[in-house]
Amino acid sequence: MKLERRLAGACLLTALLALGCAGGSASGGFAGKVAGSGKQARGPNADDRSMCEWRGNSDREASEVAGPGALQPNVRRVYQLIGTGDDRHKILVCREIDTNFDGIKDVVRRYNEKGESAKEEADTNFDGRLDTWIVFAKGHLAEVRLDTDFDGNVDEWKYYATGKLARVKRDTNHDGKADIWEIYQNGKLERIGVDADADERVDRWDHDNEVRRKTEEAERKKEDEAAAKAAAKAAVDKAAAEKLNEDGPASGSKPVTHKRKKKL
Ligand SMILES: [Ca+2]
Ligand SMILES: [Ca+2]
Ligand SMILES: [Ca+2]
Repeated sequence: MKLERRLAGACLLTALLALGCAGGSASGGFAGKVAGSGKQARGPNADDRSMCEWRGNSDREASEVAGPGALQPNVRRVYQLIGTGDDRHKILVCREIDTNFDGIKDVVRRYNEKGESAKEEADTNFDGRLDTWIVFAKGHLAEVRLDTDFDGNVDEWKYYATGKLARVKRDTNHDGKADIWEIYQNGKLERIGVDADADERVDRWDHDNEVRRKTEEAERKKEDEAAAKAAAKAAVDKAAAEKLNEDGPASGSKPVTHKRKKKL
């Protein structure tokens, strides 16, 4: 025991001296790239609770870099190796980050075969449990599910249309059922539905009057403009028709033709 503790101490000291600690059960291929910081109690070889699938996978490759503010590599990118010979290339399939530098990965994003973001999961309060789930569609934000009180149950659902917030469901009394619905227009809150008796049905719609007033005003303005345009066009058409009646048919082209013919 004592010897182990001494070894661990020596290891930490070595890490503090930025010489790295090569002892212990090294896993992964990154031990040599890591400069120990001493700030982190966890060594570079400690389990960082990777959420990307790559270990023991021969057609996957991982790389690690230190992101902004990080003393040790905290960003891992996992690539899928595709094709053979000259056609051999790799595509990013997963990226995970230790955002609070405690040595544990807390955000993971997965990509589809086109390289677009597909899904993201995160532990935003660093309690070791996921509390944020994001789904992308064609690279755009499509759905976000949140466990805002970190009890393990989702209590906020956000839905997006072409990247813009369209709908939100909230479970405000944390009984597992949504009781507030928010409807957005052009990313702005338009109305709120409230379920007062916990039967998951809206009992009351509260409109955001200011937003509604503006939306209606904009619609009215658009209609007025369209009507004004139509009226102006009708007036022009009418004037043209009247002129045609006054001058008689085909009068417009006569003078030019006449003059030319006379000159010749
Ligand atoms: Ca972390
Ligand atoms: Ca969490
Ligand atoms: Ca919750």
